[in-house]
Amino acid sequence: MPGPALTWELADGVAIVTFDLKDSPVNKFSRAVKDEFLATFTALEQDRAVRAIAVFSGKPDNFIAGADIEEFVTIGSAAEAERLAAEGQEMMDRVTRFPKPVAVGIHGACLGGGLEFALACHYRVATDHPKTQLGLPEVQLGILPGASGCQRLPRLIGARAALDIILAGRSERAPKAFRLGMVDELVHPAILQDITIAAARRLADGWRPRRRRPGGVLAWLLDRNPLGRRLVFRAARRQVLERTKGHYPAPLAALEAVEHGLKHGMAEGLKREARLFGQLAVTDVSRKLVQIFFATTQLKKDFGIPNAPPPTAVQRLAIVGAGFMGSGIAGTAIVQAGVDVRMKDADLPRVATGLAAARAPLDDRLRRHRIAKYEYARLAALLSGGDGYAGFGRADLVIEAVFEDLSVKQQVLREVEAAARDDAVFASNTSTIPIARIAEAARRPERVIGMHFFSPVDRMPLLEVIPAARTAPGVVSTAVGFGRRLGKTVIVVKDTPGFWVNRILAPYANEVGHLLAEGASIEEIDAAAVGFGFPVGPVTLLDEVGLDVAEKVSQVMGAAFGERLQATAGVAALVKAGRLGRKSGRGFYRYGGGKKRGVDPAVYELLGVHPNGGPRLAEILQRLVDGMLNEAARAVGDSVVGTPRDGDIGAIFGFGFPPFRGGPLRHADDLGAARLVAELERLAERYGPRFAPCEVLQEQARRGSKFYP
Ligand code: 3H9
Repeated sequence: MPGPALTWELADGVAIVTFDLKDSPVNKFSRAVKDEFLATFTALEQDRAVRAIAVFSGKPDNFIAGADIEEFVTIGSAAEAERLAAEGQEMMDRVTRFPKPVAVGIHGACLGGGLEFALACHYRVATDHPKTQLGLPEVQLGILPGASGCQRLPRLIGARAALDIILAGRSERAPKAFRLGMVDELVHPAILQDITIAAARRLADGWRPRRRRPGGVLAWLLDRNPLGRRLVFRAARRQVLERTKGHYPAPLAALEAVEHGLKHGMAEGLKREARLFGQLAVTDVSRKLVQIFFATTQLKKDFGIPNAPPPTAVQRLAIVGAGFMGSGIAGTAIVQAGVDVRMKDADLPRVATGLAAARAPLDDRLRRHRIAKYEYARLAALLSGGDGYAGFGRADLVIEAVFEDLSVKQQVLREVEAAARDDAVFASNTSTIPIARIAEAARRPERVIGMHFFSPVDRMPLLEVIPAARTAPGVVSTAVGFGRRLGKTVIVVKDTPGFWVNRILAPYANEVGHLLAEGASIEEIDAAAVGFGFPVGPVTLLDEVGLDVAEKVSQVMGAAFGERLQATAGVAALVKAGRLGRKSGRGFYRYGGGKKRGVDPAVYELLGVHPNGGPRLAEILQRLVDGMLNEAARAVGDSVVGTPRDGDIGAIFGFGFPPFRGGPLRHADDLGAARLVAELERLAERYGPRFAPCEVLQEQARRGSKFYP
């Protein structure tokens, strides 16, 4: 009798097994599915007519997404999680030791436990389709590949290549996976079934595939002898510590599982792997990372407004402003969405520069053999531009990315409305100016919306979509849908100055000026934030954003929110002195050859301050973080984000709020409102009313409530 996941049929001695988990968009291994696998394999073993097995997924574009994450988050103890891993390992072992050959045909995502299963099979065929990705993303969930992945992958492709994948939680596209030796054959999707079945049959006839072991002198030196391997592990450990700063235990544990297995053999390796999996699965870090996974998955389906109508599919995009942001959006649009892009700027040289910049990510892909030449030519041909609005009449969506100035943006809006179709959407890529103000100039305000991209557009994963009061619901869906096609995680936020990300960054960035004035050094301020887990400190962040941009933002925020979010004069003084941050080679730090070159002591003079000890590191950190948490709580009270989930994802993907802390609102919950309010009251007494705890936190402290009940 067929179970909920597996069916099979016999074709000329080969059992064709299809994994298609009912009522689920992806295949995943739960305990029930694992039991069904074991029962099916027992039946296949006993059936004399079956000479070989070929396994496929019944899902259109997904192979197996790994272990069921929902199941393992319910686990209460490390011992129970260890048992789960050991059972997973036993299932994989059963497949490897199966007396009849097992071939697997992979199309779509083959991740985590899914790849561990494929590695346990005797022969792997994968499609060369872009959707086919093979990887072990476990460390991104704060765990490690616990169903023998830490043992099988290094044995198949060598320790170095395996560590690259396991420690970063990376996925490889099929062609790269083939080059690395993770799969035996690469085929077009149309012939996946035939080739896999034929391989199973050949294996049953006694054929044995000849696998190249990772070759070359380097492989011999580093992968196959213990001394070389020790070097590999030492270097990997150093890199992991540099990257994680000790905040994430999973990559180090995975390293230990791999190393232990290579030193003491498969059986010992498996034991260690299961034990470490058990320990990791119940850590707070893992819980937080899993919450982020589910939050981003939910956001893929959420259009941010109730009863959202379906989005219009954007086929033609037009962009006004061929500068850094405009060309960044254009480049991302052709690479990710394959849409036709028309750019406009004031004169042709600027347009030409913008077009070249937009092509840069494509050039990069060609150089790295990520796309074929014909694909490059096809995508590059999607880009065009001019100094007028020719071609804008065909656009479904027009994005404005001009200078951050209300009257300039309104002028562009008027011109676009004259040139574009009545049903085209006009989106402003503003970082602070309320969309309703821009839309005051519109003839069709219901078609106007904000799309706040972050710089550099191709690398920053967040998009804020900002409907104004009069924006039509369909326009919101279209902007959100298009943002997703660009590969962005999209949050819909309220039309208030600074929206979400810049609003909660404002007190954090402003505090830099206060701290410097009190004698803190630039390095100390940054070090405090990095120690907390931010990718860079607030001073470096200002340099990266651009001090001129930061100055504009802070003016808008100061005007809108008054003293609480008023910047000190520091940034303006630096801008006046021609220091615009990284892009101009000088900001708070000096830059040369694409690298940060250390603090420029001249900055202290320009600001009229002297680093002389200043506040203690812990005090600096509390001021930076508590100010941000307070503003985040206040913005939630103002309904700037629809849910705490959106706020946390926005902070994590927008500026790298430490993922292992779950976002500012989860972090506030962890601290507890009562404690946070007490800390803020102390800071307010000492440093001024900007720290006064907001009503939302006070209310939570009174009631003992939280953002996430
Ligand atoms: C692991 O394998 C541990 C083992 O080493 C050891 C064990 C002992 N579990 O993202 P989508 C759901 S750890 C549960 O929108 P897409 C997802 O929540 C696992 N649920 O689709 C969503 O549910 P809903 C390592 C899962 O096409 C629905 O499927 N694996 C899982 O854009 C659709 O998802 C990973 O970390 C899962 N494993 O992307 C892979 N996977 O519809 C995680 C998905 O109710 N998954 N769901 O909201 C992914 O990266 C993407 O989902 C994938 C598909 C690329 C597969």
